[in-house]
Amino acid sequence: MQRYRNGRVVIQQGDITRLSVDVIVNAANPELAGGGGVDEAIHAAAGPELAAACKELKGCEVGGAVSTPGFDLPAPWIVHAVGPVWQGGHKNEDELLARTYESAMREALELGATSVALPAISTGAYRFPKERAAQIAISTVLDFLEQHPAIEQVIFCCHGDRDLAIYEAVAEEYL
Ligand code: AR6
Repeated sequence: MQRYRNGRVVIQQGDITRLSVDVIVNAANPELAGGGGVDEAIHAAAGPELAAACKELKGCEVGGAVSTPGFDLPAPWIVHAVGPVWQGGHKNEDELLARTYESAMREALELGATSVALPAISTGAYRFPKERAAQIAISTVLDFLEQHPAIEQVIFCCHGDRDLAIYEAVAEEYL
């Protein structure tokens, strides 16, 4: 685990579903229909009420974020954020990914969260290049934190060794 900015930003490896924070962010699809990756892990850990709650939300646009309770998770809230599918880099993917993180943080703030855990949105099934995505994630969240002191801690939760090494390298540049 690495801590930056007096512990306000943390980079750690692990399973996001285990974290006791106010909000965990999910890497969802526009239908909020569930799927693989972190979405599958969150649905499995939150229990079946989550799928029912997602169904009532009627989807979410790319770059946006919506919330549900955490149900059986330690976290009371889940913010479902929809990142862009990587299509080679000329379809506004960078801006859409930045907007996704911004929307997720804004939704967390509106829920009254002081602590938020984020996965590496779009870097799995959606194939966004991992280092480029980490730069966007860290810089966007940092900007948000500078404007919103109410958020006391953000955890970038990296699932694998490779993601952790990438985030730590990018953090050295930005943090
Ligand atoms: N905790 C933290 N991170 C995780 C976990 C976990 N338990 N499991 C996987 N990751 P992905 P996307 C990381 O594919 O690219 C789904 O089917 C994983 O290592 O989950 O935004 C949705 O339903 C990777 O770094 O999300 C959508 O249809 C990161 O989470 C679509 O995939 C994101 O990978 C979204 O694709």
